[in-house]
Amino acid sequence: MQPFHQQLLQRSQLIWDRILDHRFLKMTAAGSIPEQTFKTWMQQDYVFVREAIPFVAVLLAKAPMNLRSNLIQVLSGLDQELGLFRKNAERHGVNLEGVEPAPTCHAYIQFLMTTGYNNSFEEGFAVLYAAEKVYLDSWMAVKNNLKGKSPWQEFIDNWASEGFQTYVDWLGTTLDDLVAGKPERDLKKIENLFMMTARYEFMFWEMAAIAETWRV
Ligand code: MP5
Repeated sequence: MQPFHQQLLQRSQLIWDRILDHRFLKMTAAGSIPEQTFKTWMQQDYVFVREAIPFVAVLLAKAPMNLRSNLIQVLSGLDQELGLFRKNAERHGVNLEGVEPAPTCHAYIQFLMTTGYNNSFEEGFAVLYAAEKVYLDSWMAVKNNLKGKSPWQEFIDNWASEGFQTYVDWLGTTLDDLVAGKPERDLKKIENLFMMTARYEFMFWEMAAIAETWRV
């Protein structure tokens, strides 16, 4: 039988296709993305990564002992990633302090925290896997279609790297281990959360592309 993480990817194929087809990624690859659009993403993703730290910390608190070291490494990676954002923000004149999360970013962060606190470890872990897998595939798509060197190269290289690929593969196979022997009802819940995460990921590119605001 197909591993569970493969089943999830297969069932979410339509959402995935829409994500990888998103104009934010296509324009980034083509070098035609308006500077302000990319900067909007940078500001919002800085907030997202910053708030992903407490989410992963909650997962760590619920994690089986054998996964603690791995999750500590994830936390450390997130912390380092904030440095990548700060460095590039300075280089490109982007303000990262006091950024208000746009509606989609806000909702996505709330979703992470709610899932972390209120759902099982496996369910939270599946959300982490979905979010990371989308970033791997998205930035790989940018890298593979890149025309020349990008002003945003460091972001592309960050997520379209071998190291990140290895990490995401590990998340997938670890999820398979975690769900082994679980009843169908539990698997369905995990699948729903995985799908929801993929939808938020689509919305996140959209949020940046339209410079989404609260409107009131
Ligand atoms: C990630 C991210 C990847 N930075 N932003 C969104 C909206 N989704 C996923 O997470 P990480 O922790 O930066 O690898």
